[in-house]
Amino acid sequence: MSLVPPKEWFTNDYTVYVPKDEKNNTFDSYINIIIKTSLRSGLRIKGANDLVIGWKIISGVGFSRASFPLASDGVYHVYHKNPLANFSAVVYGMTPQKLFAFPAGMKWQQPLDANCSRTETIGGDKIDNDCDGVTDEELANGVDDDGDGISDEDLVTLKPNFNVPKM
Ligand SMILES: [Ca+2]
Ligand SMILES: [Ca+2]
Ligand SMILES: [Ca+2]
Repeated sequence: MSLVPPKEWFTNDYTVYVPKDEKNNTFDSYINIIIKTSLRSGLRIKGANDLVIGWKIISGVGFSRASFPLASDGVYHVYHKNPLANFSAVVYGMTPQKLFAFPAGMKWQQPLDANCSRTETIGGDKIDNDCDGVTDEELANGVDDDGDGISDEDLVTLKPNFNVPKM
């Protein structure tokens, strides 16, 4: 059994540690991903090579599911190249005697605060700057990513600070 976080707590970036058991046996480990079918191609798993991509469509909901083998113990970085493309990731593993399963991580969302007041956004500040109940939901791209009519109002990452040399 494993808890599965609600989709509001999905994130686009998980760091996964695959353990050995106390007798130094490697678990036969996998990460189970559920992601919008349209976002599948942007998924990346650092630390795992030659992955068999066997996506299965979850019918009627626009999502796909796949289990990726994590071949040995160690650290894997599972992320989407679009910082707004959140997905579910659950790790599970087994030896002949043992089984484990746990969420690879989650992004905590503060409950919608009736007393919220708008604040200046600083990328990735984990504050709901525009009081819409979602935290850090915009890319610094001049585009209204969440479709609320305002651009760059609650940024997921810092605005780049470039010094362009004068020609
Ligand atoms: Ca914010
Ligand atoms: Ca917000
Ligand atoms: Ca917006």
